[in-house]
Amino acid sequence: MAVSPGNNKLFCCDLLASDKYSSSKSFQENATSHHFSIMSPCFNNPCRSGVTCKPNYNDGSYECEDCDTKDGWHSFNLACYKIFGEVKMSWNNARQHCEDLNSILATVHSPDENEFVSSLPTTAAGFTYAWIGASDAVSEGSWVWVDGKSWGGYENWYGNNPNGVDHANCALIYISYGQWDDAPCSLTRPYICKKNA
Ligand SMILES: [Ca+2]
Ligand SMILES: [Ca+2]
Repeated sequence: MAVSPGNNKLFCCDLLASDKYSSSKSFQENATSHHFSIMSPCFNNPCRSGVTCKPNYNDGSYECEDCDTKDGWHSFNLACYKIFGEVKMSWNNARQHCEDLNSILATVHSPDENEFVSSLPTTAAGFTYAWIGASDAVSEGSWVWVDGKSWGGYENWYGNNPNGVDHANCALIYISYGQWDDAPCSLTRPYICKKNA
């Protein structure tokens, strides 16, 4: 909305939501007018061409809805996540399967992402945990993410985990609780893949 001094010392208000100004940038602020707007977080078309942007007016965030939802991928920020619970795999095989799908074993770098990942819907029976892309197999106690991002920005171990020393070099996330457990990498478990949106 544009506001400028009008006749009789009254303010004149002008809605910009018309073809008069195709974008609020077209409205030039000057000394006698002020420019106010309620901008959609999707205003600058932050998603790829042809991808629907879903605005969240509460916190100014947005989601690009370009994950293949029919195939079980779910969107969060700029990534897509899928939980695989039907065929369980060792951590290494799970990692490979994710890579075969042009994705990675899911990394988790914030409380929000952790909440999302641990809330992914699954229909698999008895589903309680899944592999994520963290391991200390190369050097005991030195946990690394498969995406190469540095460790330590965020972690969410359950209780006194990691507690399995060199018998447990791969990380599971507990579904719904969201906390992590180090476990033997050879165990066959559900897993979560992540790829760029
Ligand atoms: Ca270990
Ligand atoms: Ca453990």
